[in-house]
Amino acid sequence: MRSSQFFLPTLKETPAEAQIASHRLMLRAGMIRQTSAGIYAWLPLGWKVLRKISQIVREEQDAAGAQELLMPTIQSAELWRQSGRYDDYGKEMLRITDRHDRELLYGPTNEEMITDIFKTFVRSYKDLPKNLYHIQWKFRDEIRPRFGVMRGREFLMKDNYSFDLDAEGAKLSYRKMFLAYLRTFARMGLKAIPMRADTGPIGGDLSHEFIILAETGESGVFCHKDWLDLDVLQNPPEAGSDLKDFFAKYTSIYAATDEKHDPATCEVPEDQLVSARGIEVGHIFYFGTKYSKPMGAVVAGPDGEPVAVEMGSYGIGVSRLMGAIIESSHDENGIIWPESVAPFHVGLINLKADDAACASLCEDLYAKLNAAGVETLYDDRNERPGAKFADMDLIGLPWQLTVGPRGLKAGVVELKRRATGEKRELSVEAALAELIKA
Ligand code: 5CA
Repeated sequence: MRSSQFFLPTLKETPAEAQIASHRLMLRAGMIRQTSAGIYAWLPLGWKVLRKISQIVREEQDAAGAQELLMPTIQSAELWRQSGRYDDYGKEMLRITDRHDRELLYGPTNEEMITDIFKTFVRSYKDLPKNLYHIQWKFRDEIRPRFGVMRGREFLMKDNYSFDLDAEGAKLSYRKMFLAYLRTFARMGLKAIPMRADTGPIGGDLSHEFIILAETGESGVFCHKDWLDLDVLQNPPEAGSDLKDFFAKYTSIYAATDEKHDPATCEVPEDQLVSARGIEVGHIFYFGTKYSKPMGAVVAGPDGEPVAVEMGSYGIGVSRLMGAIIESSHDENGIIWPESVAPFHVGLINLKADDAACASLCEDLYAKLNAAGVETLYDDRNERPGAKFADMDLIGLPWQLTVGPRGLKAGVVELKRRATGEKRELSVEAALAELIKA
């Protein structure tokens, strides 16, 4: 992509309405635009990152055996009356009436709809287990939408739903998602800590919130400092295992939100207890037959007797994750994207766009990077070098490759790593080799 053509409305000034770094930086980097309170348009740069985050979520869901589908945003009130949640959900639910006076709603979550779909098609225990997910917009009429995409009214969620014949099977489904969540967040450079949680309007008695530590988090959290060194990607559980040992290990290390933390009973010595703030990026629930019973999601069991299926649901705040990643990875100059979700891998900066030799080398580099599949944003604009550097630091691509007339004479270009600020002068070939391998 060429900056001269890219729709990237960056701002120099810090917007007054933004209270936390991620909100400020997403506005300044031209990633989002608020269109109503808590509702955002995703501009090309923001949308690109949102797609990358979604893709990691998708890959880990697929690897864990879940299957993707897509349900609509608008649901019928009738379905929610069957589970008894239509009245319980209260003012957070956006209720809509169509031209025929039928009551509809903009879905805040999908337990009812998926249970209805499931029961229409699945009749036998032989078709179990099943785990179905989608990545879809949700609406919750939050009383105080704030912090940008962190607490929006319209937001993107990955939600999935597991169906098993018995509690044993349902708990295995739960453990598989527990692992998939740890892997998903780790791949985005986040340390997410699962904490025992209340189940709120979703229901059930087994639930974990996945929380990343960040000063601007909305919840107070406590955990054993051993959490900080755990690396699930380096120490995966044995392939094909029932994950019982893995789950036992990860749930034995102390971690609790302030609602669940009781200093009187907490056994972690004070010097090993981390007290921090956190952002909830995911939440998983096992709620048994809470929806299957009232909605009649019943299969014929092995002995022919009807059995209400055991269910769980699992949510990831896909759009909130973007804020969470920025909260945990930025500096005073801007965002520092982890490679896995960066909108482009390289920012190619031409310091003198009207210099024929600089432009020709940049064109050549741009073509070679693209040909090698390295996503590149080429700043070919006729702007001051200072403005170009500031924009590149702001949007936080992992690498900056700078071409200027002085270096060109000496046969070198400059390669900067955004995360460390480290700069090196390299030959054109060496710089290309580095970027193509990285
Ligand atoms: N049905 C269950 C799981 S599928 C459910 O809805 N769980 S939830 O309420 O905990 O939401 C799942 C995730 O969505 C949360 O962990 C959070 O990361 C994200 N989320 C919830 N509310 C908002 C919001 N207002 N803005 C942005 N993200 C949100």
